[in-house]
Amino acid sequence: MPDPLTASFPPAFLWGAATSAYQIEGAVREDGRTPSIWDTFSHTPGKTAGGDTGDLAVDHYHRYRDDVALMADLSLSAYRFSVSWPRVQPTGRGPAVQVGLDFYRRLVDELLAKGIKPAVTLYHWDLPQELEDAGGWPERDTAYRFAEYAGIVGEALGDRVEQWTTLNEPWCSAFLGYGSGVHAPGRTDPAATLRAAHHLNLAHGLGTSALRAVMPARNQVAISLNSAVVRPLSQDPADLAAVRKIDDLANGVFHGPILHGSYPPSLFEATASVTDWSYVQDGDLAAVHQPLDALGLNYYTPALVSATAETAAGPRADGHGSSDHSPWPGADDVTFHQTPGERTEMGWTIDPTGLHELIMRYTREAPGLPLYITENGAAYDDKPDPDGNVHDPERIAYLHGHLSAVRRAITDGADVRGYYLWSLMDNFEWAYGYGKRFGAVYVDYATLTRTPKSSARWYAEAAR
Ligand code: IFM
Repeated sequence: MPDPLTASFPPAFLWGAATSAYQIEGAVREDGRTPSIWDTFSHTPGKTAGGDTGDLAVDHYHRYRDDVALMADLSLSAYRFSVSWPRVQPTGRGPAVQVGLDFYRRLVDELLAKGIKPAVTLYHWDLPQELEDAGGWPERDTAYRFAEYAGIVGEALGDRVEQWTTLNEPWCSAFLGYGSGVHAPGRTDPAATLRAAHHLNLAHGLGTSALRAVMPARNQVAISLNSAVVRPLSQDPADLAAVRKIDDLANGVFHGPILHGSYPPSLFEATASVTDWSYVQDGDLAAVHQPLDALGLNYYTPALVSATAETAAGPRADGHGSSDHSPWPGADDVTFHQTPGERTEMGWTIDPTGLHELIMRYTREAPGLPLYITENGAAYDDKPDPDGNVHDPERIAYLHGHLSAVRRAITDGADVRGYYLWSLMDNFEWAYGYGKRFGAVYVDYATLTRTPKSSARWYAEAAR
């Protein structure tokens, strides 16, 4: 019998799953691909759990046909994947490597043949190492390089892919990559963090224009943001000011220019001791502020903050890994607290109300803009039982709770068009290596055998 919740979604709602190139493809030295910052970072001792790398990952590059067959078996109506920049443009500039693009052409053809809508993300964190050597995202030129790359991929796939995302979670690229250093390229420079954020914004704007110049007008261009739901520990004005600061650094720094054409003045004030923002040049904000066709929201857990009474001791409870360097420039006076409640294997509190809150916020802030949940999911310590089945009732409960929040938001007037579960299958969870399993499909890392978990079967039923 269909679940009454999932049966109540609009008929055209997309039931998808998401992955990203470095997390699943492997084949890092094949067909002309060169290292990205994640190859370099993961091969640097001490940067990832157990020294894990994406060298083989789950070998999707060679197994994509079987993976697409699995998606069809799970009745997915859409699949969100990312293109590996160094596979397509190994030095980050100049002409494309056709054999690299061919992989994505074949993948898209396979999806379309099975009636699964492809959704392409152009950048999910794998900057060609040569561009990092030239300065990386803190350098303005990287934004122009991204626009060139966007045009290349748009031209190659724009005739058969309608859903496009420029960047995935640029917050992580800037603040974890250049601030706390827990992500590639592992730099810890607060000023470079904010420069990187601006150039990612510029890359999004220039990339959007480059895509539109080469693609049919019917295609949708969006960006996927891991917008934070930031809550105060108390109603004390100092705690509310802490919320404002983190909201600016997590959300305003991207939504401001992308949705409204300006950075929040309070962001400039809060970061004045870190940077003077003089790299925001005349015309940049207009370039960033392109009309969007949709907005992608990635949600996992809310944040709980207060003003710091004294110097905070102990690890930061912001859920973004451990580093002696804060990813939050100009916010040393803010303390992160663990939100009460049950947690996933990542230590992230399960709170579907945060997803509802987020959707309603962007329904108000960007009226008329269709929304997609482009990532949502949970890591658990899944293990096969003696019969080889993987039962993950916690993940089913997680998905049910979050889909209920989406459903409630639709009832409250939000225009949510689809949901992409993170992730289709277990994969390389960045600095955590292969230890954290987010997949609806279990991957045996010794044999690379794929086994749908019970959550995958539940989700398939929902999708049907
Ligand atoms: O695995 C990541 C993904 O690459 C980006 N968003 C969060 C996921 C879980 O940490």
